[in-house]
Amino acid sequence: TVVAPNAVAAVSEARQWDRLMALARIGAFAGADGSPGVNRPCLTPLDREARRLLIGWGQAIGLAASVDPLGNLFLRREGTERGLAPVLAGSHMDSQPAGGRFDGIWGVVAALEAVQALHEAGQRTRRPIEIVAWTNEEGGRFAPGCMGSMAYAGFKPAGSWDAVTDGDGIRFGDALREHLRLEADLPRRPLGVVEGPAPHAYVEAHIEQGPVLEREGLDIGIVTGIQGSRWFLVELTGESAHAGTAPVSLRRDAVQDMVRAITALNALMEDPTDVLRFTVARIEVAPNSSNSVAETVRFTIDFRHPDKAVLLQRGDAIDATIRAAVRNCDVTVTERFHALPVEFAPEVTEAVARAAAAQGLGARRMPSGAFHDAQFMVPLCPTGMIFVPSRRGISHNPAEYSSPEQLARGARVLAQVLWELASG
Ligand code: HGY
Ligand code: MN
Ligand code: MN
Ligand code: MN
Repeated sequence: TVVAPNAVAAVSEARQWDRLMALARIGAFAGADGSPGVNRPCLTPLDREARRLLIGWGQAIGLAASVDPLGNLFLRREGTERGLAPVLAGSHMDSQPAGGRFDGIWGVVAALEAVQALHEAGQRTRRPIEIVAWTNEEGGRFAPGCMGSMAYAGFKPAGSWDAVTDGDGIRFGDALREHLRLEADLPRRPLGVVEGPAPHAYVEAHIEQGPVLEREGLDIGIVTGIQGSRWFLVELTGESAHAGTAPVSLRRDAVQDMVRAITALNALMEDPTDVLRFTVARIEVAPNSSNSVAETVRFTIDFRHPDKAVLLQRGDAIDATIRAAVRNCDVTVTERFHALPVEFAPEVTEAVARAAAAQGLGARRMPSGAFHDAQFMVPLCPTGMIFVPSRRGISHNPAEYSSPEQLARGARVLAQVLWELASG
C-alpha cells in the first residue's frame, strides 16, 4: 500500500490535544456533574472566535483561508498540479447547547493536524487539500442541522432557511449576513457545486458518539454509511383557560393533546429490535403558567432508521397518527429535515481500512447512527468517515471524551487517507 512516508509520524498527539483544549475554552461551561462541556452555537461571537483560532493555525503553515456564501470556512493547501479538484477533509465547529469538547471540532482539528503533518514531512500531493468547517451542522440554534453542507451540495437553495428563527427570534438570514460582514476580511469563494466544480473526495473524521469501538476494544471505525434522519415540528393550538374554573369538558388543552399525540407516536415507533430511533426532546408551552391551561405546544420529532423503506413508511405516518390522537387542538406538522440513508464509497472506506491495517490499529466496519455533513457529500464525490472511540459512548453531553492517544491514532489514519486520495 502507498504509505505516507513520514506524514503519519509527523502527526503530533500533543499539538492536536492542545489545540482542542484551547478551542474547548471557547464557550466552556461545567455540566451538572462538573464535566467540561461547551456551548458554542453557530454564527455567534464564540463560533467566530474558534474559527479565528483555526485560521491562525492554518495561515501559520501557509494555508489560504476563504469563506463561501453560507459561511462555510475553507483552508486550502495547494497541490503540485494546477487545475485538479481538491480533496476535502473536515467537519463542524458548532456544538450542541450542552455539547462536548470533541463532537465535530475534532474532525476539523484532525484535518489540520493531518495537513500540517504532510507539510512538515515535506510531502507534496498532486491535488490540493482543503480543510472545511461547515456552518450549522448541529441544528441547535437554527433547525435543521447541516445547512452549510446542504447548501454547498445544492441539496437545498442557499436562501431556504433565512426566515428560521432562534430562541431569541433572530432570523438565520440576518445572523448569516452579520457573520459574513464580520468575516469580510476573508476572501470569498463560490458556493460548492452550485457555483463550482465538485471535490475529488471528502473524508470526515469524527468521534463515534456510541459505545461500539470502546466495547470491542478497537481504535478505528471504518464508517460504511449513515442512517436516515427526519425532523418534524409539531404545533398544537388550543385555548388558555383558568385551571380552577374551566370544566375539563370545555377545555382545548394543548398539553393534554401533546400527551395523546406522543403516546400514539410511541406506538407507531415501536421497535422490539431497538434499531429505530424516535426522540421528542424540545417542548415549548405557552403561556407556560401552572394555573393557565396550555394554549399552544410546539414539540420536535427526531426520527431515524437505517432502512429507507421504514424511514419513509413510518415517517409518512406521523402526521396522520398525530391528527387521529389529538382531540381539541388545531394541528400543524412541518417536516424540517429529510436525509435518506447513505452508503460511503469503497475508494474511501478501503483507504481507511488499509491505513488502519498499515498502522497496526484494531478496526471494524460500522454505520453511523449520528448524521454528519458527509451525508450530503455522497452524491458529489467518493465520501467516507473515520471514527475513534467515545468513552461510554457518551456524546451531546459535557461528559463526552476521547483520549489524546485515540484522537492521534485517528489523525494518523486521516493523514494516510488524505495522502492516498490527494496523490491519486
Ligand atoms: O444529531 C446528529 O446526529 C448530529 O450529531 N448533529
Ligand atoms: Mn458532529
Ligand atoms: Mn452532534
Ligand atoms: Mn458532522
